[in-house]
Amino acid sequence: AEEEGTTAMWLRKHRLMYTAATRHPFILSIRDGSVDLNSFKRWLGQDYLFVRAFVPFVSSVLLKACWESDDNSDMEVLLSSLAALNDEIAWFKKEASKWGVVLASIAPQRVNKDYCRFLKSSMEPGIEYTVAIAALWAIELVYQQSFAYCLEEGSRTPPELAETCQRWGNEGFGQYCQSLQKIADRQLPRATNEERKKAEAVLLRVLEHEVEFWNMSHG
Ligand code: HMH
Repeated sequence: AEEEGTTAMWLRKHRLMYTAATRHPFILSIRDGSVDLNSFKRWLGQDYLFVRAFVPFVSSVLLKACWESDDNSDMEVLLSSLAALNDEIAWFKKEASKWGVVLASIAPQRVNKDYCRFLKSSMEPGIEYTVAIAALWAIELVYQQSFAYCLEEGSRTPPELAETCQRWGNEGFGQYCQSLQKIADRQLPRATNEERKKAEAVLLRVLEHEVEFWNMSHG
């Protein structure tokens, strides 16, 4: 059997927080079809702003990969991440107009600002590649796991939300998250104890921010 990686061990260790982030009442409401569409629209507008702030963060991880990684393929994984974000921004614009959400007039809520501030702090040159990749993996994983859950058999996700769930819940996005996890699991055993501690702390911070983000949307 394959040995358990550091990231899988962390997810086991922090199961409660992980479940709070990936099985949030907002996600459960999408899955059971009871979702309040105003909540969905609020999420859409706020997530658009988040994704715009996410682009420079992912770029910073790509830069770190180019300079600090000894595996060529990391660059390609991170480049595909940026390509997906390019697509995502176009999708948000299309989706917003479908729902009558005016993106230009949306102000970020406090929770969103806090999360974007965290992204900004994670972009600094002093943040090691290992720590940055752990953050990116965690951020993507929460969306992948949450939205894939809304597509599982027996879910009653409203058809007009299926495309949203597909965006992060599709197989390809799942593969991409696994590629990120592999990079993290390759880096972590070779990192210093201090770096590993920082990476684990970053995972927890991401899970907390994600729960808050769902709370903001749901509330
Ligand atoms: C808040 N977390 C949030 N928004 C996203 N779009 C993702 C994660 C995944 O890209």
